[in-house]
Amino acid sequence: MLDFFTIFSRGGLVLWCFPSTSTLFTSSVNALIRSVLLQERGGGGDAFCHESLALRHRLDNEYELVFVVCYQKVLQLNYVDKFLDDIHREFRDKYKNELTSGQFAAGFDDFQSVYAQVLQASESAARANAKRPKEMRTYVESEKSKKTVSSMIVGAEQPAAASSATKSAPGAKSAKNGASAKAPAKAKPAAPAAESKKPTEAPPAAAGSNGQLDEETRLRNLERLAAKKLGGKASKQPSPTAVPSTGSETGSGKRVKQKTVWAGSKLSRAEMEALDRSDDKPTGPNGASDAGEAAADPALIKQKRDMIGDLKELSVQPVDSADAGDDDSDSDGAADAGNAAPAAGGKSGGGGLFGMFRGLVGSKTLNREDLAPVLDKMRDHLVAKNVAAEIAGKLCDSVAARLEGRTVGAFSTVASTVRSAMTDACLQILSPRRRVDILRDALDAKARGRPYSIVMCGVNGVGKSTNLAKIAFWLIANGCRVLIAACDTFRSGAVEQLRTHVRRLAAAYPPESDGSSYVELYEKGYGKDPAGVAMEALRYASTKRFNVCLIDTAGRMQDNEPLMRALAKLVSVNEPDLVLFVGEALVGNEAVDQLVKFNQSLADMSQSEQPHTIDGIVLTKFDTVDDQVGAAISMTYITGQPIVFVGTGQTYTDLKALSASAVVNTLLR
Ligand SMILES: Nc1nc2c(ncn2[C@@H]2O[C@H](COP(=O)(O)OP(=O)(O)OP(=O)(O)O)[C@@H](O)[C@H]2O)c(=O)[nH]1
Ligand SMILES: [Mg+2]
Repeated sequence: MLDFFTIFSRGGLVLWCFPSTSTLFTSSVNALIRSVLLQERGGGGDAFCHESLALRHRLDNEYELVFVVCYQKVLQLNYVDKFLDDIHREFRDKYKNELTSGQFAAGFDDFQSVYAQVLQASESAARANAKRPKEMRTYVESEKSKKTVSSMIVGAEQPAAASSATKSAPGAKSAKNGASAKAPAKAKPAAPAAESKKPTEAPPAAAGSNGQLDEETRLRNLERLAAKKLGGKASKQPSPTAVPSTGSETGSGKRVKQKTVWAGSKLSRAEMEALDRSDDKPTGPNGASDAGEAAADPALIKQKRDMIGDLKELSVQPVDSADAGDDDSDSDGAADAGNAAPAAGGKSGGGGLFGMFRGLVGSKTLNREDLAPVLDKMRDHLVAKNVAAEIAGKLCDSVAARLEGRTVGAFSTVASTVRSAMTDACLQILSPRRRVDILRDALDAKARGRPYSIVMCGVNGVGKSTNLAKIAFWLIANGCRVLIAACDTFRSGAVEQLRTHVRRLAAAYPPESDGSSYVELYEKGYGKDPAGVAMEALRYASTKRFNVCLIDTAGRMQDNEPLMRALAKLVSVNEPDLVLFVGEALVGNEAVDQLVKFNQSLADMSQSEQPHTIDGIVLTKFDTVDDQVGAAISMTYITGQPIVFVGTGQTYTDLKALSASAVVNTLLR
């Protein structure tokens, strides 16, 4: 019933396979290597499906071997796991000497008879099993018991989600945050959005010690009140470079209740200005009313120079002294990743994640029991760092599968070995399978005279429009002419928000002498079909020889079927070069649901035969998560796609490239 079986080394050398001449399965085995073994998805024990085949594998960590079977996925073969265990054992026993001395050239041709025997035994046992009347499952074996366990894991995170709500920045979707109760209780810096809203107006004079105001103060306060009534709230000055956000504080610093504005209702001019979040308004309280104001902004002019060339990588956060003692072996990040850290005698007394597992284990072969306590702690640690619970579990399973049976050196601890393997695994996940080089592709498109198109999608308020403007700023700094397509025809204020960005960008990059502008907005107002607007924008970009067309879309919840269908239509009709999913670094367990459903909708609701799913990720609000960087791992794990941009604030220069080693260092600290 098995179609194919092979044994190969991690280095890629095929030791044995059956049938020996078949090349039919090469592409499926390659897919398994690419999508499972190289992406740390090998721990769950589930079959990997490729085309009509199912593939299962076993790792031999001592000799660095992989055992793979392929069979038709329509078949329910319940003996495959046992067969893999048996054949693995037989192969190791039979060729122990060759494997130990690395003599692979001798050949393993005589394995054929053992293979046939083991397979026959497994098949007969399965047949006998099938004939036996079914026993009732125990509670522990039932799906229900599994559900309870997993829901316990999720439940364990809830207190932290609640506690994080109290300390997270304004605008943060803390309730969705999946951090566990063990999250380090570090004070988070307030988001720049909050800081930029601080009023500069002096507070009312304080009352005297007896609570009574003196006459002079009373008169001054009355004057101020009268001035306010006349509309004199002039002194509110936002930061000159911040991309503005909506605020609800008055000039006197008091919060006032704001009128609810329902989506779709008509907006007054004042409300539109209040919604105008994309301009830093250097001179006026309500932002640049004309392009000249932004042009006068010296900070923006300086920022232009900073953005030339490839984006800078995220910088590594300095290690706290409290944490450093726990982890100094890893301070070199990726460079150290492959080496198990020596268990330094001098590192005694450190608490922290691995403190309790620092006993030397000597030269021994690791088994599940050795690994279980360390991996449990590792799982909690990852969840505390905001990795989705499900992904943290799978990563730990994968590391367990990698380490089981491996011999650790006399000076290694289980903890350092696990940490080293986890570092490798996370680096591997964050290292893109394929490189998305937008600047190169955009310049390439420029040379070919066609616009390079990017669609930004994601749930509401994650930073699609703001980061789209940052990307435009970066591309223009590198000589591209950018058309921004306002395809969020749904949310009130979305078009005006982009209009303000374009006005600022145009002021920073004035048109050429021949009148060709570096940036323009293509807008058709509200209520129009976004797919149609995008199509017209692309046509306009072609005619007007823009090099890049950035398509903004409305925020939508992943379960909103009509809106997801509209997004799938926009993508399939316009065939953009890149579909970027924008997600907040604040997101915890929700990341899995968002990405899976966006990808699923793009695939299922597409009108095209070869649906275009998510090509890359923009991870926003990274500046607000301190060291809880787990969303980066969750998002890349689910999609297998790279994080193309990281948003680190609200100015145009707050756009960075991901540094895998910086993220992994912070994650495992
Ligand atoms: N701190 C911080 N704030 C950000 C970042 N990116 C965006 N924001 C803020 O997030 C808020 C929402 O940003 P938008 O760009 O309007 O989000 P959106 O996804 O377009 O929202 P919708 O169109 O309503 O779905 C704004 O206040 C932005 O300034 C970032 O990287 N860091
Ligand atoms: Mg938007």
